[in-house]
Amino acid sequence: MRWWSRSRKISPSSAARAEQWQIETVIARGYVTVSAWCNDLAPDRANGLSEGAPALFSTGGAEERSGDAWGAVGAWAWGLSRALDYLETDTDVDARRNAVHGHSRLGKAAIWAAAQDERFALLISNESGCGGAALSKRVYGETVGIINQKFPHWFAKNFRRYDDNETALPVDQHQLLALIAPRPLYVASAEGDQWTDPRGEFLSALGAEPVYTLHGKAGLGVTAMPALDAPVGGTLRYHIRTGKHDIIAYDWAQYLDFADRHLRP
Ligand code: GTR
Repeated sequence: MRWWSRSRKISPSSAARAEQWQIETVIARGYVTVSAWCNDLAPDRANGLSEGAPALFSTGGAEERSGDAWGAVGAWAWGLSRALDYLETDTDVDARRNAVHGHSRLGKAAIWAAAQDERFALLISNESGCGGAALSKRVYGETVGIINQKFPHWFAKNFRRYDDNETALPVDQHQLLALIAPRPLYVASAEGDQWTDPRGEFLSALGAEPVYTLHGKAGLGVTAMPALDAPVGGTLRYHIRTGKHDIIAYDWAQYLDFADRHLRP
C-alpha cells in the first residue's frame, strides 16, 4: 500500500513510471498492490489543510491551527489506515499480510501510519529522510528548520520549536522506528541522495535495533554502515544503493524478497 504524491497525469501505469511501480512484478509474485493519491486526503500545499480530511476535523490552516494539530503527513497516514479499513472488508485479499510503504515525503507518512496502527504488518521506508527515518539531531542534509519553512503544512506547528534547535528535541527518529518493532522494517537510502542523510537513516535503524533484540528479532547485525548495494539485517533491514533519490527496480527486488520472508505463512 503506498501513497502517490505526484500529479494524477503521471499515472502509475505510464511507461515512465513503470520502474518506480513494478506492478507486473508485484502481481507475479502473488501480491496485490494498492495505491492512493495523497492530495485526495490533504492537498500538498501550504493552504491544503483547509481542504480534504483536515477540513473534516476543522483543523484550520497551516498557521491558524493549534500547536498540536496534525499536518498533512498526519492526514496522509490517517488515510492509509482508512484504506486498510476497506481492505479488511475485501474478501479477495488477506489484509493481515500487508506491507505499507512510501517514498520520500510519503515514506514519512508510511512510518507514521505504521507507528500508530499496529495492523500494518510490515513497513518499508524508501529514502524518507528528515521527519522520516533520518535522525534529526545529526543536522545533516534537510534539517528541521528547513523542512518546516519549506513545508509549513507537513508537521504539527509545535515541531517548529526545534527549528535550528535540534538538540532540544526530547526524542529522535530512531524512537519512532522502534515503535514498529517487532514488525518487519526495511529502511533504505541512496548514496546520491545526501539530502535525506543516508548515514542518519542507517544510525536511526541501528538505534531502533535494541527493541528488535528485546523482542527476539534479528536486527541489522552490523554496527558500521554497509557497502553500497549490500543489504544487511533480518527483521530490521537496511540498504544503501548507488544512484539518486528514487525508488527503482533494485529497491523493489529487495522489498519483495523481504516481504516473501516475513509475510508468507
Ligand atoms: C523534498 C523534501 C524532502 C522529501 C522530498 C520528496 O523537497 O525536502 O523532505 O520529502 O521532497 O518527497 O520527494
